[in-house]
Amino acid sequence: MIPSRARALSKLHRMMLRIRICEESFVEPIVSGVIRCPVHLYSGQEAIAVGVCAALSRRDRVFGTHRSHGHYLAKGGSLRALVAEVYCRASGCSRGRGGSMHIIAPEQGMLGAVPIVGGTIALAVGSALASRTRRDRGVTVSFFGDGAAGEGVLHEALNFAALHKLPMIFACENNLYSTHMGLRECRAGDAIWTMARPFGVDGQRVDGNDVLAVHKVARRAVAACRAGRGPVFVEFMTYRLRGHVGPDDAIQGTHTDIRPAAEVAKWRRKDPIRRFADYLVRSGVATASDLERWRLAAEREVCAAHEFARRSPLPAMEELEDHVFAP
Ligand SMILES: Cc1ncc(C[n+]2csc(CCOP(=O)(O)OP(=O)(O)O)c2C)c(N)n1
Ligand SMILES: [Mg+2]
Repeated sequence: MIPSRARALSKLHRMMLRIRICEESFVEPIVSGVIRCPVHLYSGQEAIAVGVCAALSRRDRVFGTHRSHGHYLAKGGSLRALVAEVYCRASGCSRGRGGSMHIIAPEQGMLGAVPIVGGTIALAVGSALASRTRRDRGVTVSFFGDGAAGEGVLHEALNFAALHKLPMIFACENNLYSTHMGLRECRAGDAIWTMARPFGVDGQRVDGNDVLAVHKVARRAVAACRAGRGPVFVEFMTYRLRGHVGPDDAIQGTHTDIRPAAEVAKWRRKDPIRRFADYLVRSGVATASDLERWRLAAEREVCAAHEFARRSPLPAMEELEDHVFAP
């Protein structure tokens, strides 16, 4: 294998691993009550953020959801600033005022995540319109869940983006559940990607747990957008390995995890990181000791970020009203 391809593949793996290790590191402080904001873990869905963002350049923009640590990290956001934000510390990427669901790294093109389901889809349309108007060749990705596909704003956004041929990728992460409701209980028809059809938008469904398949479709979508053939709609099939919010649904006290054990077990076998690690070893890109070295490096980085966050102060009360309005 040519060295540059091997490097690119190992980079995909290391970023997925970094996200997983970061996500899993939140479990203990959530359970012990040290982290107090609601945290929606991205474990299991890493291949989507990583495969898509690896097809983007820094000037391209992404918008996320309530479950966006992975989008933020894959787009180049600082891991230290993310962890500090989840601890609601002044050193966090939103100065400790937002917590896990309000993360942003504008310098890297991660323009924000918000808890309102479907709330960033229209913002992404605006960003894509700005790129068109400025002719900056930028592409905007809107990440949203299967639940968000039930919000009316998606239809409006598709219409506007299609009408103006905006350089935008609608990236739907279908993890089969919207909180504790299975997709089939709340949707007539489960092929979300077909929503693009009536608007004449190119749409397709892809295995979201296969980082190479994700990356391939994302590269094609980005090229189409840059060539003025946008927008593009992709439905990525995936599954979360943790609860809707927090480590597992039962711990929240108000819900039990209604996902069938056999379904969870089936998707555990499709873990995107394990799958890709096996592929890397099989194809001679990495050895078992490389994988171990990368894991230890990510663990060290995450550990240091928690220490940094715990040492950082909470936002000062006197600054409560700062940053509410633009100066
Ligand atoms: C407009 C709105 N409606 C309802 C909620 C409550 N809520 C929070 S997350 C969520 C589920 C979203 O499901 P999906 O879009 O599939 O994302 P996932 O949690 O599966 O990643 C809901 C209904 C909300 N935050 N905003
Ligand atoms: Mg969902």
